[in-house]
Amino acid sequence: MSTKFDSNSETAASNAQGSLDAVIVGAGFSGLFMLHKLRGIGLSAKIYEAGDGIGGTWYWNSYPGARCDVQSVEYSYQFSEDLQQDWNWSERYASQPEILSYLEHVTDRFDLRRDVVLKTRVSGAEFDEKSNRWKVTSDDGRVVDAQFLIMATGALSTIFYPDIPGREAFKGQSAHTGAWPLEGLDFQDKRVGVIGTGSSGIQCIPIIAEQAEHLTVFQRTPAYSVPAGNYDLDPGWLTEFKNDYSGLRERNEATMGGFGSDHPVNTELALQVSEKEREDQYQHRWQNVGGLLFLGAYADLLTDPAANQTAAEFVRQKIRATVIDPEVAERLMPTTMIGCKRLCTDTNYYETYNRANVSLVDIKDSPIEEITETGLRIGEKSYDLDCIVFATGFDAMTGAISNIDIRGKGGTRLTDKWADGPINYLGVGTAGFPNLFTIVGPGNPSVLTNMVCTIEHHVGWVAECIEYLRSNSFSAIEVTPAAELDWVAEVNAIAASTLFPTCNSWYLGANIPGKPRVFMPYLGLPPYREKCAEVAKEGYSGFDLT
Ligand code: NA7
Repeated sequence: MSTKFDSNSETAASNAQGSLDAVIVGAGFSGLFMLHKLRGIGLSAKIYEAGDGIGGTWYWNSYPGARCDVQSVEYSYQFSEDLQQDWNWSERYASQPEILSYLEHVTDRFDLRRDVVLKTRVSGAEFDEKSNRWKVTSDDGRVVDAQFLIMATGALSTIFYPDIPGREAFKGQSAHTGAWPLEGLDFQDKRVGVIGTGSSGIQCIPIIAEQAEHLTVFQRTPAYSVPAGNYDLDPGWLTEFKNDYSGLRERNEATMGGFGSDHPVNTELALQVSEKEREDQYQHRWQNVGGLLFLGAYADLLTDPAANQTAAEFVRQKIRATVIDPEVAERLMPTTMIGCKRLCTDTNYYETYNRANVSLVDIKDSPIEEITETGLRIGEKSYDLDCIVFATGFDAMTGAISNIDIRGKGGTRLTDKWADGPINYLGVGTAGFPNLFTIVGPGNPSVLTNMVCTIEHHVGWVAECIEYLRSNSFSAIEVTPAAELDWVAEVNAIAASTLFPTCNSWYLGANIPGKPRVFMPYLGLPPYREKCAEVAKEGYSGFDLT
């Protein structure tokens, strides 16, 4: 991970107030590509980024074991054939440091750095109805004026700390997985506690266990995890694979999630085959395919509860077979619908509980009451710890946008408009907030897809829209209230026909106390892309152009 502050980037001090065509917030996959596209159509644009390095999610989540759950050859840009031919991924699933080096490479290769302003957190934005421009302010008090404001703020960028009293009192080392310190944490011979067993916890637990004197995992809800099946990529295989890179991209476009066409979703229904066939299929997916693609075993796993539970039971059997202590295995047993929360993918997660230096504390019925100077307390019992890792997730999809004081027409605050849940058309815009674009915002397929491929599509669509506005002399574009209400209804109707609403996932905002329970992603990339194409073809139907 980059620890240095790059001298080619503008610093907060050197960047004067000014006027731009577009301000982009965030220097992750979305923001970097947006900058490239806007430059390509002749706009002046800058990225404002809170971190002191580029990379977004992949900058902040540098905890041990952080790794993507979509294959590296798929989780990468496809806009440049030269880029995808030149870059060589070393593993089937890329680690965080490798993804960050890739983004550094892209930033330099396309000369993006000179328009990235690091260490600058955008704190507010106000729309001026007379000029149809945004006045954007950062927390160091600078103001920049721009026609377009583009939120490339990511779906998982606002970390969530549970409201447990005493966190500041702890005298040892502690960190959130989503804001990992650049210098890391030293677990060697330490007593470590990890709170949370979602994807981040499941990725870091096996690695911390290898270093710590003792690791205690505090688990509220057990998650389903499937072996990732990660391995080093053979350079010979990679060379051959690249002969048809665009073929893979095309085949992926036809899939619901924009990835995994090499192991397509089985079109059969789980309960229409024999138990033996089912077991063989699940075993094949578990052993030979791995990771998220396990859920492609049958077409109805995310729509039929009975079908779902055949896959869930298969995973529970694997946990029983792996974890030696039956009581620990029982505590690790998830009971919800598999896939309802994002499926976790791991390397040696369940095996880790067979180590003598690892213990599992179930806190479902007796929550952590207090963080103390020396550890934490549950009821009468105190746990002495040297390090605490908070793997407690994110205020997903809306958190980063809501943290900025965005005021649209008539001074309306976006947070007020979204008080009962995000209202957004195509995941890209919201009525009352002209010239504001959210890249892969709520209402976009985003987190249920291969993010990079969805980002590329979305950024491309926004760039084309801006080009259209410019070439037809429009100064503003704004979603109509009718279009956004229809879209929100469609997002919800599709989700309601699946098992996604049946558990407390971050897709629904249910992991954040008090957050409205609304399913945010649009399910299905191909229909989404079709809809976007249709909207553009119709001269941006569902939008008012001024
Ligand atoms: P997740 O998946 O939201 O997991 C957060 C974990 O933290 C989860 O196990 C939570 O339990 C747990 N949690 C949250 N609050 C508490 C409290 N108060 N006490 C104990 N445990 C708590 O976040 P991740 O960072 O792991 O993964 C997010 C996404 O990043 C992931 O889906 C991938 O797409 C990449 P709960 O389940 O709420 O009971």
